[in-house]
Amino acid sequence: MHPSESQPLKRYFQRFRILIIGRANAGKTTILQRVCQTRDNPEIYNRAGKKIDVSVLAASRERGLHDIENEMVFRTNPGFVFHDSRGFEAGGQSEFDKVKAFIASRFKERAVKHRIHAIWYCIPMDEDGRSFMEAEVKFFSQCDTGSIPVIVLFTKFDALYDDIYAELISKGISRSDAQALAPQHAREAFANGPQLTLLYSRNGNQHPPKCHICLPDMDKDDADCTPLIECTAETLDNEMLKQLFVSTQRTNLDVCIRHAVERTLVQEAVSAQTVLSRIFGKFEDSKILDALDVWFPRYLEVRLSIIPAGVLT
Ligand SMILES: Nc1nc2c(ncn2[C@@H]2O[C@H](COP(=O)(O)OP(=O)(O)OP(=O)(O)O)[C@@H](O)[C@H]2O)c(=O)[nH]1
Ligand SMILES: [Mg+2]
Repeated sequence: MHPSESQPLKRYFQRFRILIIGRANAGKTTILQRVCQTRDNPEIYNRAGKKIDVSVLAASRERGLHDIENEMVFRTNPGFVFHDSRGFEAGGQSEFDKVKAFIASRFKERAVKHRIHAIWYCIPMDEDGRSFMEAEVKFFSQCDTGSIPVIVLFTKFDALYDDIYAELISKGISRSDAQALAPQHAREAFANGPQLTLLYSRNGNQHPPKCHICLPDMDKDDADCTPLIECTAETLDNEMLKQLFVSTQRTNLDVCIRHAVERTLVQEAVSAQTVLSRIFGKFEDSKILDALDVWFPRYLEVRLSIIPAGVLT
């Protein structure tokens, strides 16, 4: 199918729906705020689309936020709809069953817009979360998510830096060097560590995730969630969902450009000359223009603020 033919379908999907799972305090809300470039709290809607007044929820606020059926939407990017699940602590069979049933029911939805398009499974790396807990093992061995890609987010990855830093100091490395080297050493040690082996092991782990990423310092103002955006885009094998995701996210224009070039220009065998003409606004093949545009942010004000003048006019 020609990429531009997916335009009406993209409009039909409208919003990209993500289920985020992770135990209490795992850093879920922080990540969603980063992705939507805000510090504000999300608005909550019930399944029928009715806005829930969080102040009225007061006593049951926690339940409102973590009721998996409720939709969380940030004003700064209404193109994303999130479902938040605190997951299930060890032994929490009914919570696990609830998550499993939710995933199964959304998988069966006839309308694509009601389906879950991706799952972000958070595993925090701070004190009590360094090893896989029973809940994670249970999820990856028993929860069949069908074609919905699961991406594991090792959140609070910076929590591993202190031990590595101490190790480097004990080897006689200076404090400043140890501080600079700790993040890279932590990534290397983690890449060869037992958690990843267990995560992708097929031995008893029937439904391993599609990929994983390590996310440090997401609570900082300059937090970069690009790896999460790239990894999620890569795991989507449905072309239209990929377009929807890439054009909904607003944190990284490079991802839009790369996909536009790789998926559209390369597929269409468009020459470098054409790309240049496009950039300088002299390109008039509307078929290719439409095909390119599906990868870029859909909202005019975002286009104006992040896309250089002339690129998409
Ligand atoms: N060090 C560090 N702290 C983080 C990071 N991400 C989030 N935090 C902190 O962790 C705490 C919990 O973050 P939240 O985003 O509220 O976690 P949550 O999973 O939404 O928690 P619940 O909604 O209670 O289940 C907050 O104090 C954050 O500032 C990170 O990458 N590194
Ligand atoms: Mg939260």
